Amino acid sequence: MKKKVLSVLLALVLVLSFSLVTAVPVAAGGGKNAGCNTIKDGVILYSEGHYLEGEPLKVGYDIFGYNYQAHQFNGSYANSYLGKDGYPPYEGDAEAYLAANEGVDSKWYWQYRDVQLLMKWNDAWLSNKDCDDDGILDRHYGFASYIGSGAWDTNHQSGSYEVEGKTYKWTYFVKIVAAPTGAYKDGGIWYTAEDTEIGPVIWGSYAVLQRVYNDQGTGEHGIELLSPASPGFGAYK
Ligand SMILES: [Ca+2]
Repeated sequence: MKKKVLSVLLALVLVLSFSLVTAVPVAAGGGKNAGCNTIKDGVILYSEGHYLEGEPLKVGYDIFGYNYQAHQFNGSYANSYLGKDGYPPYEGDAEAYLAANEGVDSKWYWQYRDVQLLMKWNDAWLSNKDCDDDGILDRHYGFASYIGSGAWDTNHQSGSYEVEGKTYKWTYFVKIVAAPTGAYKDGGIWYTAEDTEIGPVIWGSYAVLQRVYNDQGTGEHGIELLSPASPGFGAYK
């Protein structure tokens, strides 16, 4: 039950993480990234409505746990959303946070504030540069869509819960990749052009390659889904 809820939540985190930032184009410099705006340039800004609205993205982790330069997020599950919704980062004291941010407990992700999330993605998924000059970090750069771009994402989630005074730990891991060129969908599953099953469809263009769930309380342990085509990202580029 818990893992299914988290699977759904994962989808939302990933989709929303794309719309967190906007950029102000500047004149391109020379060198390796000529024509590209980079985070280091200090011209890619947090979007309107974000807690950090108007501030430039910086190299390294921000106060919520996003590190756009390194293609990762590490922190409270709630913090992957709070900034976008105009809230400050949650730092572990729920009572104090609620007192200072009335109404935040009506947000669906508030109940997952103590779930730890480590999310990683590659440059095709969400680049740390703006090379196509549209003012935002690039996605599937060089490709018309995510299909065939090799875009991938992983999530490690972990947490604990109590039952009758006893604490149980759980971990959840999932790998997701954009479907390769020539792949097709049938019955909620992506297949390669050669009819080999890749994995379940998620958000239209993506397939789930692997899921691992461990739960001390339920005894669930190990791989619960593994792509027949390949669990490796390299097979899909
Ligand atoms: Ca761009």
